[in-house]
Amino acid sequence: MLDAAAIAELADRVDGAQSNRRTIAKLTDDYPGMTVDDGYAVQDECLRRWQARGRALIGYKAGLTSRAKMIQMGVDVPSFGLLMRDTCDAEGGAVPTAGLIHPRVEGEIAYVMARDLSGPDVSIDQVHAATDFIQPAIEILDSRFEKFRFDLPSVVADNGSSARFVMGGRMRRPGDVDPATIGIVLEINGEAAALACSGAVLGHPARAVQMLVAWLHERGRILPAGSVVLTGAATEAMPIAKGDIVCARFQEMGSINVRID
Ligand code: OOG
Repeated sequence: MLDAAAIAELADRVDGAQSNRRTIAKLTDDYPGMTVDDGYAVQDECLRRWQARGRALIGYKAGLTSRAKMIQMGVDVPSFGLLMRDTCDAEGGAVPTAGLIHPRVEGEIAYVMARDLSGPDVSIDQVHAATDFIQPAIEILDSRFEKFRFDLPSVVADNGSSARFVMGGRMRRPGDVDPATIGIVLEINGEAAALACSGAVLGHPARAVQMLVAWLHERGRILPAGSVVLTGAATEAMPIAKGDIVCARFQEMGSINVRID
């Protein structure tokens, strides 16, 4: 494990790159012994700093949960990251990307929790019993690493490339729709850019919530009621630029429309 001084130095790099639209080399170039746990220690240190600046944690994002994403990014284990309230944009509006380096968009299913959830091994039924509703979401990613080239410790430290997210469409209860068989079409400027089925995420997007709860449990934490969980992209992430119109259509769950600003 890296010592506290190294973790603080890496948090300076990541936080500085995120705030100043700067690319950095992957962290393992300078710290070849860096582990995934070190990556989470950097993420924790960033969270401590963000909360000290008044930013609020409203949930978590799972990433790299589908084969398409694992292949695209060359990683074979999911990652977990933090969702901050000030990175959420409204459906039907503009998503600000002037502060981003090379944004990409992806579509995914969000879970919103009605009750606290904790433990090493919750079942999908327990996840659904604790869920208030599921809802379409899009995530705008922005890796702070050059050309989106990273390894797992580095991307974890960079908060899973989190940049912005939007929730919209129709809220559904998991019992009223099968969360594992939702067709998703991601359109950019009216052209279908990516297609997927929600079950591409670990066979069922609730598995991402299960894994998140187990990961939180290992760290002595719980998933609190009210949390938003982004379960990870079913499709590859597509590059976007200012002026693009993004429409993500979710079978039986409506659509999300935004303009990239
Ligand atoms: C890492 C984050 C991936 C997802 O939904 O798979 C992610 C990246 O690809 O930059 O959020």
